[in-house]
Amino acid sequence: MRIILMGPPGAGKGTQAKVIAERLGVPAVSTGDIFRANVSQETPLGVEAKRYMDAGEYVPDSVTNEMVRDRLAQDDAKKGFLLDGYPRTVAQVEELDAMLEEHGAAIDAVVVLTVDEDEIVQRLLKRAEIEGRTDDTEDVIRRRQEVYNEQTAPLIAVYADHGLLSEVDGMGSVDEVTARVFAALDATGAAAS
Ligand code: B4P
Repeated sequence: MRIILMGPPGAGKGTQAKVIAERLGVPAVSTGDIFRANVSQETPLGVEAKRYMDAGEYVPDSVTNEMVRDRLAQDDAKKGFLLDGYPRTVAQVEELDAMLEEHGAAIDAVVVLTVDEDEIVQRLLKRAEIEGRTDDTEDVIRRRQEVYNEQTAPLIAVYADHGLLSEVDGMGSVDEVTARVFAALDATGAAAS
C-alpha cells in the first residue's frame, strides 16, 4: 500500500510514520530525515537544504522531487511506502503523480494529523531542548507554520476531492494517535490492501 502522512510541522508525522510503516511492512520515507542525514554528512544536497531548513522555508521542489524519485525507485519501495512530509506543495503533488503513473501505481490513502497550534509549539520547543534541532526556535517554528498554511494546507482539499483523505486527531498520547490512524486506514480499506 502507498500512504501519505500529512500535517503541520510538529504534528507527529515522523513519530507516527515509523510505527505505522513498521506495522504495515513498508518503508517510511521522510524527506525531513533524508535532508537531515545529508546535512549531518555535509553532502552538497545537505549544504543546500540546510540554508532553507534553518530559515523554516521549504527546500526547492526541484531538489526535493529528485531526491524522492531516487528513493522511491529503490527495491524496498516497490511494494509500497509511507510518505512522511512529502508532498508539501502543488508542484510536488504533480511530480508524485507522474512518478506513480510511470510505475502504474496510485496512492491508497492520505492521512492528515490535526493538532492545536499551541500544542505544536509546546512539542517543538520540548524537542528543541532534547534534540537541539536548529529549526526548532520559536521564530522558525512560527515561520514553518506560516509556510505550511500557505503551501501545504491547500493540498488537503485536493486529496479530499480525490476521495483519499482521512483526518485524524493528533492530540493525545502517541499510542492513542496510532490507534486512530489504523482505525482510519481500516475504514478506507487501505491497511488491508
Ligand atoms: P520534517 O522533518 O517533516 O519535520 P516536522 O514537520 O517538524 O516534524 P513532524 O511533524 O514529523 O513531527 P515529529 O513527529 O518529529 O521537516 C523539516 C524541514 O525539512 C521542513 O521545515 C523543510 O525545510 C524540509 N522539508 C521536509 N520535507 C520537505 C518537502 N517535501 N519539501 C520541501 N522541504 C521539505 O514530532 C514533533 C515532536 O512532537 C517530537 O519531539 C515528538 O517526540 C513529539 N510528539 C509527537 N507525537 C506526540 C504526541 N502524541 N504527544 C506529545 N508529543 C508528541
